[in-house]
Amino acid sequence: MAKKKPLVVVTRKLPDIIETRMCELFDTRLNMDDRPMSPAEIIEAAKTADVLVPTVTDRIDAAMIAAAGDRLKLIANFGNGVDNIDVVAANERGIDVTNTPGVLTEDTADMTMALILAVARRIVEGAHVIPGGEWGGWSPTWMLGQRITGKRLGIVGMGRIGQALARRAHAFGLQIHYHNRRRVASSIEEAVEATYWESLDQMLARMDIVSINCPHTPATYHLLSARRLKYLRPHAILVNTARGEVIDEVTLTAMLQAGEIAGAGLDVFEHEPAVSSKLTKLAAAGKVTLLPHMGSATTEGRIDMGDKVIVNVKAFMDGHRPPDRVLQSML
Ligand code: 8YV
Repeated sequence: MAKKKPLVVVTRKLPDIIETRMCELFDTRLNMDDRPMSPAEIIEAAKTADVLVPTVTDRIDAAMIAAAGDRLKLIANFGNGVDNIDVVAANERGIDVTNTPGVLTEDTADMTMALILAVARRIVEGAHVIPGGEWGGWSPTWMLGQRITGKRLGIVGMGRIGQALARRAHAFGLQIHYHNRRRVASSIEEAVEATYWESLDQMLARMDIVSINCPHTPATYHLLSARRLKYLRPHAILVNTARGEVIDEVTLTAMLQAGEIAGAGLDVFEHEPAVSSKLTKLAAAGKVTLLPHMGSATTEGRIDMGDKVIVNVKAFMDGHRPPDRVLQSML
Protein backbone atom coordinates (compact mmCIF):
# COMPACT_ATOMS: atom_id res chain seq x y z
CA MET A 1 0.00 0.00 0.00
CA ALA A 2 1.31 3.48 -0.90
CA LYS A 3 2.42 5.59 2.06
CA LYS A 4 -0.15 8.19 3.09
CA LYS A 5 0.88 11.65 1.95
CA PRO A 6 1.29 14.28 4.68
CA LEU A 7 -1.42 16.91 4.99
CA VAL A 8 0.19 20.27 4.25
CA VAL A 9 -1.88 23.41 4.89
CA VAL A 10 -0.75 26.54 3.03
CA THR A 11 -2.19 29.75 4.46
CA ARG A 12 -1.82 32.06 1.41
CA LYS A 13 -1.86 31.78 -2.39
CA LEU A 14 1.62 30.80 -3.63
CA PRO A 15 2.96 30.89 -7.23
CA ASP A 16 1.07 28.38 -9.42
CA ILE A 17 4.17 26.32 -10.20
CA ILE A 18 4.82 25.88 -6.46
CA GLU A 19 1.25 24.92 -5.70
CA THR A 20 1.24 22.37 -8.54
CA ARG A 21 4.41 20.72 -7.25
CA MET A 22 3.14 20.72 -3.68
CA CYS A 23 -0.06 18.99 -4.79
CA GLU A 24 1.98 16.34 -6.58
CA LEU A 25 4.13 15.64 -3.53
CA PHE A 26 1.78 16.16 -0.60
CA ASP A 27 -1.88 16.12 0.34
CA THR A 28 -1.95 19.90 0.05
CA ARG A 29 -4.70 22.25 1.17
CA LEU A 30 -4.36 25.53 -0.73
CA ASN A 31 -5.82 28.99 -0.23
CA MET A 32 -6.91 29.73 -3.78
CA ASP A 33 -8.51 33.14 -3.18
CA ASP A 34 -5.60 34.38 -1.00
CA ARG A 35 -7.88 35.74 1.69
CA PRO A 36 -5.77 35.74 4.91
CA MET A 37 -6.98 32.97 7.21
CA SER A 38 -8.32 34.10 10.60
CA PRO A 39 -6.51 32.85 13.73
CA ALA A 40 -9.50 30.54 14.37
CA GLU A 41 -9.21 29.10 10.83
CA ILE A 42 -5.49 28.50 11.28
CA ILE A 43 -6.07 26.77 14.64
CA GLU A 44 -8.74 24.60 13.01
CA ALA A 45 -6.35 23.68 10.18
CA ALA A 46 -3.48 23.01 12.60
CA LYS A 47 -5.60 20.44 14.42
CA THR A 48 -5.34 17.97 11.55
CA ALA A 49 -2.32 19.13 9.54
CA ASP A 50 1.09 17.44 9.52
CA VAL A 51 2.73 20.58 8.16
CA LEU A 52 1.69 24.22 8.28
CA VAL A 53 3.06 26.68 5.70
CA PRO A 54 2.41 30.20 7.04
CA THR A 55 3.67 33.59 5.87
CA VAL A 56 4.54 36.87 7.53
CA THR A 57 0.81 37.73 7.72
CA ASP A 58 0.04 34.81 10.07
CA ARG A 59 0.81 35.05 13.78
CA ILE A 60 1.67 31.57 14.95
CA ASP A 61 1.88 32.30 18.66
CA ALA A 62 2.15 30.05 21.74
CA ALA A 63 -1.64 29.78 22.14
CA MET A 64 -2.04 28.67 18.54
CA ILE A 65 0.77 26.14 18.90
CA ALA A 66 -0.78 24.80 22.11
CA ALA A 67 -4.06 24.30 20.22
CA ALA A 68 -2.45 22.42 17.32
CA GLY A 69 -3.06 18.72 16.92
CA ASP A 70 -0.45 16.10 17.80
CA ARG A 71 0.07 15.41 14.09
CA LEU A 72 1.59 18.84 13.50
CA LYS A 73 5.33 18.27 13.29
CA LEU A 74 6.61 21.05 11.03
CA ILE A 75 5.95 24.74 10.49
CA ALA A 76 7.61 25.53 7.14
CA ASN A 77 7.49 29.32 6.95
CA PHE A 78 7.24 30.89 3.49
CA GLY A 79 9.65 33.70 4.35
CA ASN A 80 13.01 34.36 5.88
CA GLY A 81 12.02 36.19 9.05
CA VAL A 82 10.38 33.95 11.66
CA ASP A 83 9.24 36.66 14.05
CA ASN A 84 5.65 35.66 13.18
CA ILE A 85 6.24 32.27 14.84
CA ASP A 86 6.91 31.39 18.48
CA VAL A 87 9.77 29.03 17.68
CA VAL A 88 10.45 28.17 21.34
CA ALA A 89 6.82 27.16 21.96
CA ALA A 90 6.87 25.11 18.73
CA ASN A 91 10.08 23.29 19.67
CA GLU A 92 8.74 22.57 23.14
CA ARG A 93 5.82 20.73 21.51
CA GLY A 94 8.26 18.84 19.28
CA ILE A 95 7.43 20.93 16.21
CA ASP A 96 10.31 21.99 13.96
CA VAL A 97 10.35 25.38 12.22
CA THR A 98 12.02 26.09 8.88
CA ASN A 99 12.38 29.29 6.82
CA THR A 100 13.59 30.34 3.35
CA PRO A 101 16.97 32.07 3.75
CA GLY A 102 19.33 33.05 0.95
CA VAL A 103 16.90 33.25 -1.96
CA LEU A 104 15.57 36.73 -1.26
CA THR A 105 18.89 38.37 -0.38
CA GLU A 106 19.62 40.08 -3.69
CA ASP A 107 16.03 41.22 -4.30
CA THR A 108 15.76 42.76 -0.84
CA ALA A 109 19.15 44.45 -1.20
CA ASP A 110 18.03 45.87 -4.57
CA MET A 111 14.91 47.31 -2.97
CA THR A 112 16.94 48.80 -0.13
CA MET A 113 19.27 50.50 -2.61
CA ALA A 114 16.24 51.67 -4.58
CA LEU A 115 14.77 53.25 -1.42
CA ILE A 116 18.06 54.97 -0.61
CA LEU A 117 18.11 56.47 -4.11
CA ALA A 118 14.39 57.26 -4.06
CA VAL A 119 14.59 59.24 -0.83
CA ALA A 120 17.94 60.94 -1.47
CA ARG A 121 17.07 61.92 -5.05
CA ARG A 122 13.32 62.54 -4.54
CA ILE A 123 12.38 60.04 -7.23
CA VAL A 124 8.77 59.41 -6.11
CA GLU A 125 8.07 63.13 -5.75
CA GLY A 126 9.61 63.80 -9.17
CA ALA A 127 7.71 60.97 -10.81
CA HIS A 128 4.41 62.64 -9.85
CA VAL A 129 5.25 66.02 -11.42
CA ILE A 130 4.64 65.26 -15.11
CA PRO A 131 1.56 63.03 -14.69
CA GLY A 132 0.21 65.76 -12.35
CA GLY A 133 0.61 68.35 -15.13
CA GLU A 134 2.78 70.46 -12.82
CA TRP A 135 5.98 70.76 -14.82
CA GLY A 136 6.80 74.30 -15.84
CA GLY A 137 10.25 73.36 -17.13
CA TRP A 138 13.77 72.90 -15.79
CA SER A 139 15.20 75.15 -13.12
CA PRO A 140 18.70 75.19 -11.56
CA THR A 141 17.45 75.18 -7.97
CA TRP A 142 14.35 73.02 -8.18
CA MET A 143 13.90 69.42 -6.99
CA LEU A 144 17.34 69.21 -5.44
CA GLY A 145 18.08 66.07 -3.50
CA GLN A 146 21.16 64.84 -1.69
CA ARG A 147 24.22 63.42 -3.48
CA ILE A 148 24.87 59.87 -2.29
CA THR A 149 28.40 59.38 -3.68
CA GLY A 150 30.93 59.87 -0.90
CA LYS A 151 28.33 59.78 1.85
CA ARG A 152 28.43 57.46 4.86
CA LEU A 153 26.01 54.55 4.90
CA GLY A 154 25.54 52.80 8.26
CA ILE A 155 24.18 49.28 7.92
CA VAL A 156 22.51 47.89 11.04
CA GLY A 157 22.81 44.11 10.67
CA MET A 158 25.58 42.77 8.45
CA GLY A 159 24.07 39.41 7.56
CA ARG A 160 23.37 38.23 4.02
CA ILE A 161 21.14 41.18 3.08
CA GLY A 162 23.35 43.74 4.81
CA GLN A 163 26.37 42.44 2.91
CA ALA A 164 24.49 42.42 -0.41
CA LEU A 165 23.48 46.04 0.25
CA ALA A 166 27.10 46.90 1.10
CA ARG A 167 28.26 45.54 -2.27
CA ARG A 168 25.71 47.68 -4.12
CA ALA A 169 26.32 50.81 -2.05
CA HIS A 170 30.09 50.46 -2.41
CA ALA A 171 29.65 50.39 -6.19
CA PHE A 172 27.64 53.63 -5.88
CA GLY A 173 30.58 55.27 -4.09
CA LEU A 174 29.09 55.26 -0.59
CA GLN A 175 31.39 54.72 2.38
CA ILE A 176 30.33 51.55 4.14
CA HIS A 177 29.94 51.42 7.92
CA TYR A 178 28.17 48.74 9.89
CA HIS A 179 27.06 47.58 13.28
CA ASN A 180 26.49 43.90 13.93
CA ARG A 181 26.41 41.58 16.93
CA ARG A 182 29.70 40.19 15.71
CA ARG A 183 32.33 41.71 13.46
CA VAL A 184 32.26 39.96 10.06
CA ALA A 185 35.29 38.28 8.44
CA SER A 186 38.01 40.68 7.33
CA SER A 187 37.66 39.45 3.72
CA ILE A 188 34.05 40.69 3.71
CA GLU A 189 35.05 44.04 5.24
CA GLU A 190 37.93 44.47 2.79
CA ALA A 191 35.81 43.75 -0.30
CA VAL A 192 33.58 46.77 0.48
CA GLU A 193 36.08 48.78 2.57
CA ALA A 194 33.72 48.57 5.54
CA THR A 195 34.25 50.11 8.96
CA TYR A 196 32.89 48.18 11.95
CA TRP A 197 31.26 50.10 14.79
CA GLU A 198 30.92 48.20 18.04
CA SER A 199 28.76 51.03 19.37
CA LEU A 200 25.51 51.51 17.47
CA ASP A 201 24.99 54.85 19.23
CA GLN A 202 28.29 56.19 17.96
CA MET A 203 27.67 54.95 14.43
CA LEU A 204 24.20 56.51 14.24
CA ALA A 205 25.59 59.89 15.26
CA ARG A 206 27.99 59.94 12.33
CA MET A 207 26.01 58.56 9.39
CA ASP A 208 24.34 60.31 6.44
CA ILE A 209 22.17 57.30 5.61
CA VAL A 210 21.20 54.41 7.92
CA SER A 211 19.73 51.14 6.69
CA ILE A 212 18.08 48.53 8.92
CA ASN A 213 18.93 45.01 7.77
CA CYS A 214 18.75 42.91 10.93
CA PRO A 215 16.02 40.40 11.82
CA HIS A 216 13.32 41.25 14.35
CA THR A 217 14.04 39.29 17.51
CA PRO A 218 13.42 40.10 21.18
CA ALA A 219 16.89 41.68 21.18
CA THR A 220 16.23 43.96 18.21
CA TYR A 221 12.71 45.12 19.13
CA HIS A 222 12.95 48.96 19.08
CA LEU A 223 16.71 48.71 18.62
CA LEU A 224 16.28 52.16 17.13
CA SER A 225 14.59 53.42 20.28
CA ALA A 226 13.56 57.01 20.95
CA ARG A 227 16.91 57.53 22.67
CA ARG A 228 18.92 56.13 19.77
CA LEU A 229 16.93 57.84 17.03
CA LYS A 230 17.92 61.17 18.59
CA TYR A 231 21.53 60.46 17.60
CA LEU A 232 20.65 60.77 13.92
CA ARG A 233 21.73 64.02 12.31
CA PRO A 234 19.20 66.46 10.77
CA HIS A 235 20.26 65.64 7.21
CA ALA A 236 20.18 61.86 7.80
CA ILE A 237 17.99 59.44 5.86
CA LEU A 238 16.71 56.22 7.46
CA VAL A 239 15.74 53.21 5.36
CA ASN A 240 14.05 50.03 6.64
CA THR A 241 13.42 46.89 4.59
CA ALA A 242 13.74 44.53 7.59
CA ARG A 243 10.89 44.72 10.10
CA GLY A 244 8.92 47.69 11.38
CA GLU A 245 9.32 46.58 14.99
CA VAL A 246 13.07 47.35 14.91
CA ILE A 247 12.31 51.11 14.90
CA ASP A 248 10.21 53.10 17.38
CA GLU A 249 7.86 54.27 14.62
CA VAL A 250 6.03 56.87 16.73
CA THR A 251 9.27 58.65 17.57
CA LEU A 252 10.55 58.36 14.00
CA THR A 253 7.31 59.91 12.71
CA ALA A 254 7.53 62.78 15.19
CA MET A 255 11.15 63.43 14.20
CA LEU A 256 10.21 63.50 10.52
CA GLN A 257 7.36 65.92 11.25
CA ALA A 258 9.69 68.17 13.22
CA GLY A 259 12.39 68.04 10.53
CA GLU A 260 14.83 66.40 12.96
CA ILE A 261 15.87 63.99 10.20
CA ALA A 262 15.68 64.61 6.45
CA GLY A 263 13.66 61.63 5.25
CA ALA A 264 12.89 57.94 5.45
CA GLY A 265 12.24 55.05 3.10
CA LEU A 266 10.08 52.41 4.74
CA ASP A 267 9.05 49.07 3.26
CA VAL A 268 7.92 47.65 6.62
CA PHE A 269 5.84 49.00 9.50
CA GLU A 270 5.32 48.31 13.17
CA HIS A 271 1.65 47.38 12.82
CA GLU A 272 1.40 46.11 9.23
CA PRO A 273 -0.75 46.52 7.22
CA ALA A 274 -1.82 49.54 9.32
CA VAL A 275 0.22 52.64 8.57
CA SER A 276 -0.41 55.81 10.59
CA SER A 277 -2.10 58.74 8.86
CA LYS A 278 0.83 60.87 10.05
CA LEU A 279 3.21 58.78 7.94
CA THR A 280 0.94 58.84 4.90
CA LYS A 281 0.70 62.65 5.20
CA LEU A 282 4.49 62.84 5.32
CA ALA A 283 4.58 60.69 2.18
CA ALA A 284 2.16 63.05 0.43
CA ALA A 285 4.46 65.92 1.40
CA GLY A 286 7.43 64.10 -0.14
CA LYS A 287 9.24 63.57 3.17
CA VAL A 288 9.08 59.78 3.17
CA THR A 289 8.74 57.00 0.65
CA LEU A 290 6.44 54.20 1.79
CA LEU A 291 6.31 50.81 0.13
CA PRO A 292 3.89 47.99 0.99
CA HIS A 293 6.39 45.29 2.13
CA MET A 294 7.79 44.65 -1.36
CA GLY A 295 11.43 43.83 -0.52
CA SER A 296 11.37 40.27 -1.83
CA ALA A 297 8.49 40.75 -4.26
CA THR A 298 9.89 39.36 -7.51
CA THR A 299 8.39 36.47 -9.44
CA GLU A 300 11.70 34.63 -9.31
CA GLY A 301 12.13 35.29 -5.60
CA ARG A 302 8.71 33.98 -4.67
CA ILE A 303 9.25 30.81 -6.73
CA ASP A 304 12.64 30.29 -5.09
CA MET A 305 11.03 30.74 -1.69
CA GLY A 306 8.38 28.19 -2.59
CA ASP A 307 11.06 25.75 -3.77
CA LYS A 308 12.77 26.11 -0.40
CA VAL A 309 9.51 25.34 1.40
CA ILE A 310 9.08 22.20 -0.72
CA VAL A 311 12.64 21.01 -0.07
CA ASN A 312 12.21 21.55 3.66
CA VAL A 313 8.87 19.73 3.83
CA LYS A 314 10.06 16.87 1.61
CA ALA A 315 13.30 16.39 3.54
CA PHE A 316 11.44 16.40 6.84
CA MET A 317 8.81 13.96 5.62
CA ASP A 318 11.51 11.64 4.28
CA GLY A 319 13.00 11.53 7.76
CA HIS A 320 15.92 13.88 7.12
CA ARG A 321 16.90 17.08 8.84
CA PRO A 322 15.37 19.91 6.78
CA PRO A 323 18.12 22.17 5.40
CA ASP A 324 16.64 25.40 6.74
CA ARG A 325 15.72 24.37 10.27
CA VAL A 326 15.55 27.44 12.51
CA LEU A 327 17.59 26.94 15.67
CA GLN A 328 16.76 28.83 18.83
CA SER A 329 20.36 30.07 18.92
CA MET A 330 19.60 32.00 15.68
CA LEU A 331 16.85 34.04 17.33
C1 8YV B 1 8.45 38.05 2.64
C2 8YV B 1 10.13 38.91 4.36
O1 8YV B 1 7.70 38.65 1.68
O2 8YV B 1 11.00 36.75 4.08
C3 8YV B 1 10.83 37.70 4.80
O3 8YV B 1 11.26 37.70 5.97
O4 8YV B 1 10.09 39.87 5.02
C4 8YV B 1 9.42 39.08 3.08
O5 8YV B 1 10.33 39.47 2.12
C5 8YV B 1 7.52 37.55 3.71
O6 8YV B 1 8.16 37.31 4.90
C6 8YV B 1 6.81 36.31 3.27
O7 8YV B 1 6.31 35.59 4.36
